[in-house]
Order: sequence, then C-alpha cells, then structure tokens
Amino acid sequence: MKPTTTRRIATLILLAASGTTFAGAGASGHAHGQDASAIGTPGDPAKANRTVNVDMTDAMRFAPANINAKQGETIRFVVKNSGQVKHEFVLGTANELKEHYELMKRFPEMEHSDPNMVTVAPGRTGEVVWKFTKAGKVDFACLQPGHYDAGMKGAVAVRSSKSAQGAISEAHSGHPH
Ligand SMILES: [Cu+2]
Repeated sequence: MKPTTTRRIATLILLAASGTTFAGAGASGHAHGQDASAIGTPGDPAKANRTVNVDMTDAMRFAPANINAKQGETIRFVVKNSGQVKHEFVLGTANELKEHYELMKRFPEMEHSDPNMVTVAPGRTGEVVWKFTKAGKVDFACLQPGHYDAGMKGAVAVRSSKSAQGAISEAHSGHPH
C-alpha cells in the first residue's frame, strides 16, 4: 500500500518551497530542534575506535538492534540496506526521533541529511561516525513513514567511562536476543 499520490504532492510542495534539489541539502531550513549534544557529537572518521555493521531489512528491523558502546568512544556505523525500499539510520533521543518521525509522515519525500543520520537506498551502504560523549541510552530508528511504527528501532547503550564495573546495569539491553 503506497500513498503514491500523497507522496507526489508532498514532493511538489517541498520542491516549490525550497526551489532547490534536496540531494545532500542539509541547509535548506529543515530544522528539527535537534539537540545533538544530548546524544553525543559527530565523530571524526579518522578517530573511529571501531566499526559496527548494521543491516536494515524490509522486515523493518535493524540487525543488531542493540549495540554497546563506551563513553567517549567514536563508532563508525556502516549501515547496509538489504531491502527493496529506502531505509535510514537516525541517532537521537526517543523524543527527537518521535518528533522527527511525525514530520517525516507529513513530508514522506523529505530528504534529510545531518551527521547523526544516513538515508540508504536499496542495496546501498551508508555511514555515520558518531562520538558517544554521554553515558546512557542513545536511540536509533528508521523514520521512513510506517517503518518506525512497525518497530524499526534500536538503541546504543553507552557505558559510563567512570564505572567500568557498573556495566551490568546496562547489559540487559545488550543481549543477543
Ligand atoms: Cu526503514
């Protein structure tokens, strides 16, 4: 069930509004009030501590959906779209993701590009390099209309660098199943 007509209309509205193409835009007035510092900061690819491969499928799932990180660690996420439709990997707080998702539902063809996210075409691979500066939970989700509702979400559990032994309390979110 594709809301093709709605999507076309939204695209036209957006094109008319911006007067530019959206490919890799980023600066065209699409602000979501993102407080990036709440989840960390864009990472320097040259300083990535490790690479985490994330697979996205049309089953509306990320694999893995639960990732562990250490505070201060920079992770290079290599995000593969194994499906037939567009998917994306967006890091944020639960509130930010929800808010952004509502916006995406209103403007499904909205291309968005920020350091905390990557939109990946079917069969392609994208990258996000992120530094997790704060302990706690950083959520991620696919904000394509319908995907978030279908459960296409996951989380990074960031372990405090101060309490190396306090990892147990957060380990429950890191089980393989
Ligand atoms: Cu998706």
